[in-house]
Amino acid sequence: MSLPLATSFFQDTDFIRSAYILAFILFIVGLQNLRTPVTARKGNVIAAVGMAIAVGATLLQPQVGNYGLIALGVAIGTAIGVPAARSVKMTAMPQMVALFNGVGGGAVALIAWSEFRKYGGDYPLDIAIPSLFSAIVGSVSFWGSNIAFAKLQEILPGRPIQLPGQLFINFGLLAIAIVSAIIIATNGTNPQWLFVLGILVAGALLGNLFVLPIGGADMPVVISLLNAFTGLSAAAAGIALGNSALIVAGILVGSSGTILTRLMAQAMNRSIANIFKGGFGGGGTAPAGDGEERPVRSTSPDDVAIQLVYAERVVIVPGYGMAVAQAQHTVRELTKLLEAKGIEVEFAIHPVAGRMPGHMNVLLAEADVPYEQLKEMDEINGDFPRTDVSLVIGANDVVNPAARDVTDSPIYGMPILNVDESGSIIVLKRSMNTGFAGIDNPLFYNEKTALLFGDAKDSISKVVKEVEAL
Ligand code: TAP
Repeated sequence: MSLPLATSFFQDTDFIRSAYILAFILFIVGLQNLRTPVTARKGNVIAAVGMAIAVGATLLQPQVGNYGLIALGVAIGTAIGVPAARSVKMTAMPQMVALFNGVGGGAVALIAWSEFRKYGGDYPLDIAIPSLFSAIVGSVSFWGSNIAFAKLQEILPGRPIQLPGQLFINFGLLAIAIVSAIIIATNGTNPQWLFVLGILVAGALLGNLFVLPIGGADMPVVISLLNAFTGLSAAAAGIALGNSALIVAGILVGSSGTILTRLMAQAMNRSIANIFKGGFGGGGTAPAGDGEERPVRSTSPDDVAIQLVYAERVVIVPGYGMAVAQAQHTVRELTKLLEAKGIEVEFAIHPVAGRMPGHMNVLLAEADVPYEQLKEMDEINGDFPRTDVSLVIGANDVVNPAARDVTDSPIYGMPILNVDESGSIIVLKRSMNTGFAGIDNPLFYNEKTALLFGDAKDSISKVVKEVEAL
């Protein structure tokens, strides 16, 4: 095959369409594999191959433009993205996702701006509508994600930041963006300032003001919703550009983000509207309560070891603190020792334990804890009354009985792991500080509860030594 012939074959519309269809299949198979930690790694690789094919097919199209600039963009993105993704700690993953998601939204908004400039602000309605939609939503997503990142990275305070008349201002900004979009779509040639101020800047302010009032504890839900926004804006950009790969990838991101947002809200028993009204969940470092000192019972590694060794059944409840301490490998060591002594050990996984969906599953899978040993909340809650010892490792809100019993608690109604129904409870934490919701936990004052203070990894290592000696 001569070179021009080969070039025209690869640039043929049918070839490009076939490559796109292959990419879509790989996206869907990749997503399917992301359902469980066992196949998640494979799923990521499959979806990444799909994306490489989609990008390759797009670059083959003759109207693509300046390859030099594209190569420069790819080089800069790779130089920043690869080391950042490789070095990020598991605990910093939510803010990393926020940042990457924001970049997607920002890119979509910039594409929309470039479309506006291409047509001189006078474009056909079927391009103007999706393009303007993607500009508004992309801009909201970019700025909202940056605020979410800054809150999780503690550059901004995690507590809700609210302006007087916040809701009114937000609706005002949305109205400005919509009216500007209508003017641009229906008028002839439009000035550039209208697009910049009415669409991009209004969207940017809305993104900032929409996320600032939301507390740190709700941030993963916000990130998931912003992820859905980015997906929708990318799909709309795909419609404007006539690029089916962008449409399909955008819809997949948009729909999975929406489903995840709903699932997380359900797991916290809060409506999405309630989360976005804001004002819930603080930074979570200050001790909380009514100021009244209540006694707690503290324990020691040797006492914990004795209790565990004499138990028939132990349930381990991991939470955010296990991730912070990176205690998963030591915990695995402990479970092996206990199992060797004939003790039944299971892990109770709360759907929002940690700071992102599947946080605990990922950490425990990394430590080679068999997947069958991880029990979901609904599956294990009925088994706590027949559990001798519940070992709570750096979990707080997800075992807080106030969610069940205290009607005026901010987390009232959130489903919890009923560890207080087990024979005895051992809680590993460093201090009497609160969890992410920033509220006190009556479990710590329960007469069946003993607290082992210290870094979780450190404490578990000491318990392991004591168990070995018994
Ligand atoms: P938290 O309630 O945040 O409690 C974490 C506990 O770990 C704290 O009590 C802390 O106490 C302790 N801790 C921190 N570092 C530690 C260390 N190195 N060693 C030992 N203990 C340590 O965590 P959780 O129970 O996992 O609940 C998750 C929270 O995040 C919930 O409020 C949930 O709604 C929210 N959230 C999660 C998600 C997802 S998807 N996971 C989404 C939205 C919201 P000390 O400081 O005293 O050590």
